[in-house]
Amino acid sequence: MSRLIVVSNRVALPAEDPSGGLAIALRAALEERGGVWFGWSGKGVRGGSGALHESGEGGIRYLTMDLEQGDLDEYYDGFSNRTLWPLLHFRLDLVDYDRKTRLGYRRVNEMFADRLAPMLREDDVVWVHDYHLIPLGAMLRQRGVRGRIGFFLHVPMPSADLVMAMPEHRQLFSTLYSYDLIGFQTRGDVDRFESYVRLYGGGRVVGGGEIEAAGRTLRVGAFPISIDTSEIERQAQAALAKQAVRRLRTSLESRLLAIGVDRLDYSKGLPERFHGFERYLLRHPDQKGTLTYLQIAPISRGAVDEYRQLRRQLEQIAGHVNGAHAVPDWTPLRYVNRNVPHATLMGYYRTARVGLVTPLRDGMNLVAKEFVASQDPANPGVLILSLLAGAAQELSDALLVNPHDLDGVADAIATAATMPLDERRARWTAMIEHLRRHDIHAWRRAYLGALEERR
Ligand code: ADQ
Repeated sequence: MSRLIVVSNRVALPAEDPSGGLAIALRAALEERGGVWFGWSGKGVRGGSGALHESGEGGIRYLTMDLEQGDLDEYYDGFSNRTLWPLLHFRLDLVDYDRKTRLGYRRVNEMFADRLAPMLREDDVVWVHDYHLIPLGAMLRQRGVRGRIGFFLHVPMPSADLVMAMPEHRQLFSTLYSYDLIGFQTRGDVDRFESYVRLYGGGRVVGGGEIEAAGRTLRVGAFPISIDTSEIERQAQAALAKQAVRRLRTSLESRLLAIGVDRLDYSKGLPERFHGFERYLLRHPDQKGTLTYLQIAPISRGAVDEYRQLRRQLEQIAGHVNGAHAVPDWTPLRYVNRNVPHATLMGYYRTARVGLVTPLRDGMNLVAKEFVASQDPANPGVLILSLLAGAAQELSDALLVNPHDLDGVADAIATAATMPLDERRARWTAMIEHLRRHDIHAWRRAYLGALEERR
């Protein structure tokens, strides 16, 4: 079997408890097959980028590269997170385009290519991940790499007219034509990419998942990412013995729990969700005091202004909701800004009657899938899921909502909190059966199978 080289911005080293969807999924994917995982070390250093660190555990060899703070400011906080992230989440209003950060992004991608190219063997399979590294494949080709290189976009592909509004969009997005396979989360993302290729990308959509552009033929396809379903089912049950989970259960007294777990990010629709929860308290006064909402939202990208503003806004809304609706022995909204060990989180999900996953846009959303896999088969909770998350394409037995419709979200919470056991079981069974068949291993096999077919 050829060697697998995974490249992503962040690498989750064995000692770390990863809290981002990409890191969790890639670790699970590499654990089964083995291979090399290459990316940024997670450290901003002084005195120059480029130092490499190597370690290994199980079948995975970790290779990480230090980046200087100035490079990180431009490549990571700048172009990746202030230009591409909002663009790819349909938020043209938040896109901050700057030629300097664009150059920094290019420069860091060149460094990745300079370090990686000499290490590659001819029959290696290289799998590049996400929007931080779009041009990497083209840069590897420039350095003589001729083997299979695939790319997977974890976030949404926006509509062609949004992409074309970014200066120099074609220079960036046409570098994707150097890959052999471009994977997206959903069919909708593939369709939007194909329409970009046709309208503004200078390529030709042949059909059947083939594109001709820049003198090459490449494949595109939908490969919905997933979770390690059986492992999470096991973890969630075992987590009930954990002290943190027992304490949460006791603290609820006999109330139901609704849970939300998201990185603190504007794509996750948290202000709307808080308002939706308040709307639930107002529209369903008979249920007031029967359900407590716990929102776990660790701070992410704290150096970026929009994220700081969002944090302030959420503190304000949470304060308002509790000020208006709390009584001496009940706080309706518990808002926590910390990371929780992954296994404990699965126990929290299992404790909850309602899972609230209402992003305004999300490539997939693994929390939705984890919530389903964590439930007690005898007494499962109900997932409320945004139509605008990729996961809604698969989890159609959730209560699907439009996150902008606060009354709709409010009523879905009320419906979930009072749903009879038979209906909860029927909805959950359909979803867990899907997730058992379509787990993270099936995802990796489907993608790599398609990439390895390329020559
Ligand atoms: P993310 O935007 O990070 O991922 P998501 O898919 O929901 O979003 O994954 C978050 C992961 O982090 C989950 O596994 C969750 O359990 C974990 N997590 C979140 N908060 C945590 C906390 N406080 N403590 C511990 N763990 C926490 C990106 C895309 C998604 C896509 C994934 C994978 O934005 O759309 O699903 O990549 O492709």
